[in-house]
Amino acid sequence: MTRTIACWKAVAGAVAGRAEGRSGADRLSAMTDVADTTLPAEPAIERTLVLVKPDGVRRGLSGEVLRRIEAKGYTLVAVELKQATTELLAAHYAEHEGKPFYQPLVDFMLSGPTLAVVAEGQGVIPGFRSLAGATNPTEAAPGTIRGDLGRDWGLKVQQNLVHGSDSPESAAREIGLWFPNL
Ligand code: IDP
Ligand code: MG
Repeated sequence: MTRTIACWKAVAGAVAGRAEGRSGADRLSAMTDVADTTLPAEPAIERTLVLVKPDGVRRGLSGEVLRRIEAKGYTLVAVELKQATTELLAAHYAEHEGKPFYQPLVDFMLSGPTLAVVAEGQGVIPGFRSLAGATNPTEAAPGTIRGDLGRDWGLKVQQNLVHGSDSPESAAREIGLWFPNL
């Protein structure tokens, strides 16, 4: 569509040049100038992995999280309630192994079902992180999922309702772990 518009602009520019009495070479150059204008790259459609963690599922907030994803305009590609395993969580949270909250995090993630979601759209990876809010629900801004619906419960791990992939590489890896058939 954008390319078609640029092409018509070029033709219009050349026709205007003829009306103004410009030479053929000038008119050709006018066409080339416009046609060579770099077209804006179309942002790629990306996918992210969202998890409604066991606290969110237990509190009946799965629908509210899905509602916010859809209200923002993203598309749901896959939604499945799953019981995580130790192996899956070890792979998913490999970057946090050795940190003081690692084992409490794994135990928490094993404490009940998780709603695994793949959402799609331009900018959905940072877009969902923005919807989720800061990791610590006490600090997360009002208006975000963690800011509106989460709080400090005095536990070793922050029960902050949702997970969202933090980069295209993480998204590809995490979607492969939670939805190997996608
Ligand atoms: P993120 O979920 O916002 O990406 P990460 O740093 O990747 O945050 O941490 C993974 C999860 O581990 C968090 O969502 C939270 O549940 C828990 N967590 C992270 N940092 C802490 C901490 O300092 N204390 C307790 N729990 C934490
Ligand atoms: Mg993270």
